[in-house]
Amino acid sequence: MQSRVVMLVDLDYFFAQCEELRNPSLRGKPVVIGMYSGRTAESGAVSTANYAARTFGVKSGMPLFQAKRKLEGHDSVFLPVDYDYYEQISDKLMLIFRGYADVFEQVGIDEAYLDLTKRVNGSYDEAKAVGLRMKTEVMAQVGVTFSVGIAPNKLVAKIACDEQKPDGLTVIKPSDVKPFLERLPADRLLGVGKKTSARMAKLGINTIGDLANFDVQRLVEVFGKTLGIYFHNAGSGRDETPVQESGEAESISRIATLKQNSRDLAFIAETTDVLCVEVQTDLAKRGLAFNQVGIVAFLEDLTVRSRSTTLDNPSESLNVLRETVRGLLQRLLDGTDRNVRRIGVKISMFREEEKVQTRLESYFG
Ligand code: TTP
Ligand code: MG
Repeated sequence: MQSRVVMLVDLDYFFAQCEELRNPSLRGKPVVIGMYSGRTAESGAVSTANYAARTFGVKSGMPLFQAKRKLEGHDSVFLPVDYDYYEQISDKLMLIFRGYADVFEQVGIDEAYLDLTKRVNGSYDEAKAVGLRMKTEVMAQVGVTFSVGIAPNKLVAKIACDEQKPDGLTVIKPSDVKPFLERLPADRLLGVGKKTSARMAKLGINTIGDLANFDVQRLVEVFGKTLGIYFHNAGSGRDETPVQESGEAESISRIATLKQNSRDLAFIAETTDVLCVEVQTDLAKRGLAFNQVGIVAFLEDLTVRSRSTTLDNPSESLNVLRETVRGLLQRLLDGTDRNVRRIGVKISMFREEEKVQTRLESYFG
């Protein structure tokens, strides 16, 4: 049987890279994105940091005060998470990535698996060429970098992707899986955290190779049946999990700042009409329909309001979208006496039969 060709794409230092994109003068400086808890000005944790900040030892999850201390005396920048903005960039990127896949599975805001088997006719060299083309297109269209892992399954593609970052591309052909994994520490496997790797070390398991050679019965005794068998298979780089479209409603959104703050429906609708065209163009490229429409408004006092509605029947029509958005806008304006500063439009879609079809194709080729 032909090996699958599975690609993982993972955007580099994603939240911080989005901030660099919005403000190129940040480039070269250590940039830290913080989740501020709000209790004191300094309390909270690091969401992510760019690679310049990482050289000082700043890491995701670290308390912000600790990151501040590490960067003391350096010209660094700390910014709060702006999830809506990162999601907009992510939506654009995922749309591009999707175009390269037979089957596409987004995992979180900055990662996606692509099954390329058919598209590249099983060729790893062709898959590498596809990865390089994707990098060129994404740089030209959006201006960000990402890392790529290509392997016969999701498990190995993930480890391959982590191998070279940022802007990496690592290809592990079926015949290279064993020598590639053998030398890596066991905690590079998904599901092997600090505790598990300590228990493994006691059993003499340090590398993935040690795990592959370890008696499977013993693994089951120590870790239980499910995990024991998973570790045994993972150690040998075996993973049959298909790449599959996630069942959640997917969404496309766009946001824009008004030319001037306003609460005039007709004036704001000039902007939302443009956003509707952009969103609907993305939708049409994917051949999908929308059944939920939402708007979000950032008001002049920096508070945020949103309104959304679900349609009785899915639609592909730009007119329906524009009119629905105008209706929501009216409702939103009725609920406040403030001016709007920024306005966003978001549609969600779900087309059950298409998803089911893709899934069947991925199972039965
Ligand atoms: P990751 O892909 O794990 O990290 P990253 O994209 O910042 O860096 P890398 O170059 O190593 O891929 O996570 C994606 C985003 O998720 C990240 O930009 C911020 C967010 N995140 C958190 O908010 N908290 C966390 O602990 C982690 C790991 C990520
Ligand atoms: Mg990432």
